[in-house]
Amino acid sequence: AAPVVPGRGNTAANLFQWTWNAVAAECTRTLGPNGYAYVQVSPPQEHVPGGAWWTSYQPVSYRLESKLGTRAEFAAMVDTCGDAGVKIIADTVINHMAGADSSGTGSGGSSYGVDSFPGLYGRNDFNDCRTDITNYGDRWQVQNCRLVSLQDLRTGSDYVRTKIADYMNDLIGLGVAGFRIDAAKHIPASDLEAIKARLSDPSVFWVHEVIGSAGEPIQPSEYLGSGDSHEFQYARNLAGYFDGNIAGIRGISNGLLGSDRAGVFVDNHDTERDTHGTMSYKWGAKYVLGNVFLLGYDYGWPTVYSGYKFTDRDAGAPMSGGRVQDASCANGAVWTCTHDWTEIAGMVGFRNTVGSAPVTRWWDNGANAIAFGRGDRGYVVVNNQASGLNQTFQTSLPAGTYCDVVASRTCAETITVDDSGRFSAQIPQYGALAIHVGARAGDVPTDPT
Ligand code: LM2
Ligand code: CA
Repeated sequence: AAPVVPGRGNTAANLFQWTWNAVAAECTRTLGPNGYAYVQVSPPQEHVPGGAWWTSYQPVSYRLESKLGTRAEFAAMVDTCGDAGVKIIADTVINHMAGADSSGTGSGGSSYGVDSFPGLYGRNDFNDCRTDITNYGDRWQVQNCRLVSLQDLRTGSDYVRTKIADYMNDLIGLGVAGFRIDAAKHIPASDLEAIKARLSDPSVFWVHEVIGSAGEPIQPSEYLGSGDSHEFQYARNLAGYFDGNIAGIRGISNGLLGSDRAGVFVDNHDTERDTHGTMSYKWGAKYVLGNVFLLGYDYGWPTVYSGYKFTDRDAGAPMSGGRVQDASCANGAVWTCTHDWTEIAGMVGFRNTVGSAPVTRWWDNGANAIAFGRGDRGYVVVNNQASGLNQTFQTSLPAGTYCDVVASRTCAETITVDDSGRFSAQIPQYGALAIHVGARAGDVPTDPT
């Protein structure tokens, strides 16, 4: 897991395709105040031109000049977020460069083409296989051939390793605290270990994007020598439970990576648009419940995904003059702003308060409603039913009047826990409730009006 920041935990938000200026503003406005410890940003390197979101995943050079902002803006974002208590995780694309199907001028003015990244890489820096990956059952092919025509870097070579390490060291120098390693499955684990050893801080946090799939030779567990791995199966399982019934959701991590090594999410930028079997914002109320569970339960290191609305799979965020327009939660027609939804913000605070307290006092109705405590620190109820839930719950909480942090930010709804640790509540259909010792009536300002 990403290192815990004292008093703040380690929850991350992934602000997909947000510009550096917009991320900076959001750190101050919501991410810091909501209690996030990290924000994952889209790839910052120079990339191919065009209006699709995925130009971010076709590097042209490691200059920090992109549709999301300039080097100076990136540096300013790191500082502003740092002042708000939020550290940066950069998405780094190091398996490949631009596709072999295009050439031209990148977002920072560098020219590029097949075998041609002047001053950086030439023909000898790419693997000899020059065809596309077709068989995911073939380890060699997956790691040495081209992923959707993307020119595959010779990560076994000293020179390429040095260039990648230089890029990551540049980001570390600007204050970046961690990295998502894009397409890690397509890079031999030993190459990644060798690259990491060259960093100015070889213990910097890494999370590998390894899309684990049953029956494939390359699995997420193979990458734990250089960091954590994302556990895509968790996201698929989560969707399966919420689509059906959640009574058995305690088994969600059976057979998966150990909790301390698993990066987890409800969805990410790939799974929300392709056929990965996860939820997305399009699931509505169940998506909120999935996020409540992600943050309330004690498995894995969670990232809350926040992107933009789309119908066309390839469509990028609105651009003007080669730049993505600054995201804003005021523009709800475009940006989902998941990271600032009341329920999710409340659960980030919940997670920060319960810390490592174990799951206790499990309750379920054998169907589609569950509840559990986090020791004597907090208690959550998730109702995935099309009808309201009227129930008395046994907690390990001290008696008192608590704020339902899912219902509001202002303690508009309170829950009274009696001397024996019990409370009764009515939870709406597809609704949730969460209380914790960090938010009791009187602690939280009520509506200022
Ligand atoms: C990833 N992880 O392993 C990213 O999370 C994922 O979003 C990336 O794919 C992929 N790996 C490469 O970094 C995306 C997108 C693809 C897109 C690529 C490259 O999902 O559709 O491919 O980025 O931009 C596009 C075209 C594809 C074309 C390719 C090269 O869709 O048809 O291949 O560009 O021009 C001929
Ligand atoms: Ca490769």
